Amino acid sequence: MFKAGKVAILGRSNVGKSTLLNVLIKEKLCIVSKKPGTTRDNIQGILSGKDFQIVFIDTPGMHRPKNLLGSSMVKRASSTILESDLVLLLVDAYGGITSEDEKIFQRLPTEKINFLIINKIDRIQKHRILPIIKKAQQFPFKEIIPISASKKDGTDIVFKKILENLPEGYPIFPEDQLSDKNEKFFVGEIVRENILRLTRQEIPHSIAVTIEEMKEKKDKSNQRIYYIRANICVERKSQKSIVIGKKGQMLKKIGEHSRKEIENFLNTHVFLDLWVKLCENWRKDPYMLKNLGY
Ligand SMILES: Nc1nc2c(ncn2[C@@H]2O[C@H](COP(=O)(O)OP(=O)(O)OP(=O)(O)O)[C@@H](O)[C@H]2O)c(=O)[nH]1
Ligand SMILES: [Mg+2]
Repeated sequence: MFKAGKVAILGRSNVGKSTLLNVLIKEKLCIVSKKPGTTRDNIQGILSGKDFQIVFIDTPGMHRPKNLLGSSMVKRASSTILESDLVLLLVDAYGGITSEDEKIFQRLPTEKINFLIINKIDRIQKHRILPIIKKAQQFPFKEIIPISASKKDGTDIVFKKILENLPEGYPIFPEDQLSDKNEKFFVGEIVRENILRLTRQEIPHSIAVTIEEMKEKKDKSNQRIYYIRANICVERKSQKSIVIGKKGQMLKKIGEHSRKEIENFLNTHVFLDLWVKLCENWRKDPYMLKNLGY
């Protein structure tokens, strides 16, 4: 019997949804950062086995929308529940179940199979887990599983329980496909992750990365090389100077780190050409958002 289905990963921002997806599919697919609001788009990560295929859907953190980008993210997260067979709802063990979490719990469709995943248990003492479980038992969760995604503790149980509850079905994607997104998307995400990691200032929400050109070329010594030109869109002049840095040092660093990761990802040499552009109000501009794929 072949099992196949979609598993949505939902929860507030920063609870570790993307980290868990990467652990479950055993690949670093989705970008992760300390800053909330890292994931902006639904990203499917595909795990195929001999007799199963699980399509995990990483979603942007659920929060109250502040602008157009925010509200389109929330809408998408809610519609993701409808297309999935199973829902993993994540909470952060450190903060426990907050009133905002409870609001999300109340919106869960009871006809779906819902698991509550209590993540980051490495951050709290063991005796503090039980009260969280007790509180969660008031809601219709089929399983309540405490884990630490970053320490890969309890994640095998999550996988086992998902497989047990997966419906019978046919594979949705070819066996060797890893994601529904293309290489171009992940190249942009790698650059964005490095900007989030390397710049200390609070600018993450103002940044978008678009890949303007990506093609294979031969270099002087006839070696194959990927030429990639990317635009980093910022909203304000001050942010432009943060990303570029003193004498261009920051942009250089972002470029070097990103290039190495992209080379690993694409398995070829890469020439990365980064440009910082001022795109005022891109988050409020429906045309721009569409262009960026949000
Ligand atoms: N201590 C600890 N930190 C974790 C764990 N899982 C994730 N993190 C950290 O939590 C932060 C947020 O992780 P993400 O995976 O980006 O969280 P997310 O839910 O995808 O966040 P958004 O995309 O912003 O909604 C990162 O700094 C992770 O390294 C865990 O089990 N323990
Ligand atoms: Mg994320």
